Amino acid sequence: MFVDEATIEVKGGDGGNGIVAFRREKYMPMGGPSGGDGGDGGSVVLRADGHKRTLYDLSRARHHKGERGRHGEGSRRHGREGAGIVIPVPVGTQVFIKESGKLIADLVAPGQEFVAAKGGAGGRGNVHFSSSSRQAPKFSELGAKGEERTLMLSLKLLADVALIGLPNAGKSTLVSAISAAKPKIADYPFTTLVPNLGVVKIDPSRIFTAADIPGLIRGAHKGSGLGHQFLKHIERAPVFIHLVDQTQPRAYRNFLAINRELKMWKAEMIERPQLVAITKMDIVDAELAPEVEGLRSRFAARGCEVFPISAATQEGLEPLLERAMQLVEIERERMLAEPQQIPVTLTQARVDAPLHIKEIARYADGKSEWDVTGGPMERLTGRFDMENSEAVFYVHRILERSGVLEELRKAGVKYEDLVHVGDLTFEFGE
Ligand SMILES: Nc1nc2c(ncn2[C@@H]2O[C@H](COP(=O)(O)OP(=O)(O)OP(=O)(O)O)[C@@H](O)[C@H]2O)c(=O)[nH]1
Ligand SMILES: [Mg+2]
Repeated sequence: MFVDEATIEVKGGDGGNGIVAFRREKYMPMGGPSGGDGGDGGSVVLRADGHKRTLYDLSRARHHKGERGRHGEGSRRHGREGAGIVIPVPVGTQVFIKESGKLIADLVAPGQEFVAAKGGAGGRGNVHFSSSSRQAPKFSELGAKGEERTLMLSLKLLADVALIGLPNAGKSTLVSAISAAKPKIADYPFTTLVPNLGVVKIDPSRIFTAADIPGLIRGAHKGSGLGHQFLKHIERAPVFIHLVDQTQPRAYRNFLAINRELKMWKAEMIERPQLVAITKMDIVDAELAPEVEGLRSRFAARGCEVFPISAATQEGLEPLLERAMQLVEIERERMLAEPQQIPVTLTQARVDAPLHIKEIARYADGKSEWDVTGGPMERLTGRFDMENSEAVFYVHRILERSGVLEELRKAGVKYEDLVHVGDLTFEFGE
């Protein structure tokens, strides 16, 4: 089954907590701090895999979670890192944020990886919080939450050459004659329901991939036939081979109609080099011969390169494949010469969102309530136990030093106002 879209939920493992511990020494009630760090949570990674052809597995398995990091232990022992998971996806998979539809990764090369959900960092143990004035810190940092999001994956096949033409033109027969692909072939239209990708080897160093898609008909760009569902798969193919069945009536008009469909789907698709293959030449008899000649000259007049072929007898395949290979090579050269388009990937650095302070209520006694988002606040308050007065004091100091408290004062936050940060509410004090 061919599935070219899937929605998945990914969550990086949470980081393990740093812990509070002290060295035990003879005759000493409490030695120095020795609480170890928590391990990082495992990430969820998507990897482009050349052997995968569809997103079928993923359309059935929605949830993917990295393992959580273990908590730290005494004697400065670090907690173990959570195991990450790697999800293989077909080459050509694009990754979108489900909610916004924003493209965040485009996996175009085998082996390319994308961190879909980063695991949370482990928290620091209390050994990190000792200072000259705080020799026995009784707090530690909690692990960060793993990243969590809903992604929409969409597969766009990547082929060097796209085989296009009316249903029954002979596309699948051609791809099976020139590659190891074994698509279904039958003498009725719309036999091919899903795209097939074949690898064509001219010689060991000259190889291209060819995509056989379902036949196109008039209105394909609007969804007639099966066409438009699959036009996106050939959107990125730099070279087209247009198969024309000379045994059928109106071959030339249909050729023009299919080109109009391409143009309406994406105007630039019509600019690509397009070779015309007149198919099923083995069944041309004396009666049809003048028709074929007529067809050839009309294509020639349009400036098309024409190749009469028979997939059945292999006649004419060599010059067609050679020319397609040349055009693919020209395209590859051009791509190399162009400043490389860097595949979209997301920087995983966690940048704090801008600090946002908003008054949400004002009371008769002059006191207010505030909602604060962004800045280092959310990050810090989520990482420490706010029931622990020493931890609160530590966080307070950092907020003071980083100027956040000053920003709050400037925004109008007053003594004894209530301030909400994430799940936490506190009274603004001195
Ligand atoms: N004699 C002869 N018949 C051919 C040749 N190529 C294809 N055919 C026949 O034409 C019919 C259609 O071939 P397909 O390869 O399935 O056509 P298609 O373009 O893939 O069709 P759709 O998948 O429906 O779009 C089949 O009966 C093939 O055997 C050829 O070179 N010679
Ligand atoms: Mg077919």
